[in-house]
Amino acid sequence: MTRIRHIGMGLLFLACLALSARAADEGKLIYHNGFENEETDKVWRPRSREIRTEMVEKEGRSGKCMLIEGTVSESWNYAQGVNRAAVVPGKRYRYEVSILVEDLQAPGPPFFKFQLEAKDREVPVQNSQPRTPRYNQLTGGWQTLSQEFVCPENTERGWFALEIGGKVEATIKCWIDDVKLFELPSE
Ligand SMILES: [Ca+2]
Repeated sequence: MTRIRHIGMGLLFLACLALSARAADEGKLIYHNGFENEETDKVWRPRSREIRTEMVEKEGRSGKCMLIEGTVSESWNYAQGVNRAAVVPGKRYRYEVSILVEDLQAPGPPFFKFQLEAKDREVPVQNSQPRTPRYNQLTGGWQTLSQEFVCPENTERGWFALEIGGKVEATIKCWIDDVKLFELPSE
């Protein structure tokens, strides 16, 4: 009986170690929008008059998320975050956003970008648009899309956007949640 308990405690200890290692890998959460507060989190704006964004409740999420629905005819993105997240050149980051796509008429599935903004606008920023992979329509359901990047020189902040993949007409109905930016340990 005691031996079994010891094995159990040992396994629990290993599980805790694994969890803490994972938390360390994920880095430090420095920005999070979970779309819970109408006053502070409704900070995504549509990129056309035929697109609407609304904070709603949705099965499978805790609390609210953001509905993005409608048609874009002349933009690179469906909607974009208004809040900027501060970043520091040379540091490593990873961002992620959860998304569920229900309807889509577009050249390809959507993805996210983090648009880095120059401190000195006269000087171009290299690799200024780290992008996530596209949503997988075959799998469907809620998916967390993420991308790692090293912050380039001459950068001080960035904003998130839900991308079409071209400047074309596209129609979507989707929900997004938990926009997160992590600062990763330097390699
Ligand atoms: Ca939420």
